[in-house]
Amino acid sequence: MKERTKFVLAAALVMGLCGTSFGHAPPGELYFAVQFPDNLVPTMDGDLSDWDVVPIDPYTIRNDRLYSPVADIQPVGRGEIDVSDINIRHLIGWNDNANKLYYMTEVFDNVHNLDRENPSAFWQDDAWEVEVNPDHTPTEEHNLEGEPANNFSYKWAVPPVEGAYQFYRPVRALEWFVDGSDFITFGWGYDGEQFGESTYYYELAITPIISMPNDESATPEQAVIFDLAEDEIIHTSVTVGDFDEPCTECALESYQGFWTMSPESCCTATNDVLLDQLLPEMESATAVEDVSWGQIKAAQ
Ligand SMILES: [Ca+2]
Ligand SMILES: [Ca+2]
Ligand SMILES: [Ca+2]
Ligand SMILES: [Ca+2]
Ligand SMILES: [Zn+2]
Repeated sequence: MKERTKFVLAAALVMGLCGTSFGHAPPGELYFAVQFPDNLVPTMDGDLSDWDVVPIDPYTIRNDRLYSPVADIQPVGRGEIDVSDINIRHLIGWNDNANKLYYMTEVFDNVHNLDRENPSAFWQDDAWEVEVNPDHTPTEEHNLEGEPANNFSYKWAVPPVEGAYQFYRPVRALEWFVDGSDFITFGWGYDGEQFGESTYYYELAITPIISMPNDESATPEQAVIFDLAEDEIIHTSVTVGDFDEPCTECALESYQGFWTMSPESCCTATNDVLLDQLLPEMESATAVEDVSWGQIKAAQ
């Protein structure tokens, strides 16, 4: 425990430096991605019970951390969410051997709106958006004109409309960069009324990419993979867009709510997230299973 305390302090000092430059927001705040041992890696099936092993602190990101960055939508301060309108919980994790980042979000919403006529217009319906910039580049240097892409957006609106539910930016139509590929696995589910008061569950696993060509010619071989490692700090942010009523002439104000981890905006990864060491609790979850397996063997 002492080791861990010391480590968090060290990380805070690193953050102190990070926070003085632009494009790391909110400055001075560190978020934590839980390290999953191999035997506890979650399955991307929309059932979030495989995340129950994760300790609440310091990993859980709740309403009190979230921003409403667009005043035209809701001019409220950080954490000022009306939980009868929307109630959000995020967790982020990672696994070393799989070299994957994992995300889960639970969203209680008074109305799950999904009525877009254009199947691609995810921004007209309730949506979940995950931003990733693994090499921790300042926001001002994300996806610059003429440069390789270095901030990747994974956006989702479910259930699918005419098969459309997955949307990527800045490169949006690569056959090899889709759900079910080596790079992306997504799952979702819900309880309650599918298009009414409900709780939706989202799960995403991605292989983190540092950069790739920012056009339709990009090949999997050109994707430079980020090697996840303990104590690294990456940038990642998660956004929940809330519509409770249909819109035809949809504008920003048509959103009921727009809740982001980043104070900057929706579409770029700015939160400093530490790839945490393997917690003793998570390790012992492994050990317990080994012991009981041994006992089963012994009993045979
Ligand atoms: Ca799951
Ligand atoms: Ca709502
Ligand atoms: Ca809509
Ligand atoms: Ca809604
Ligand atoms: Zn940063």
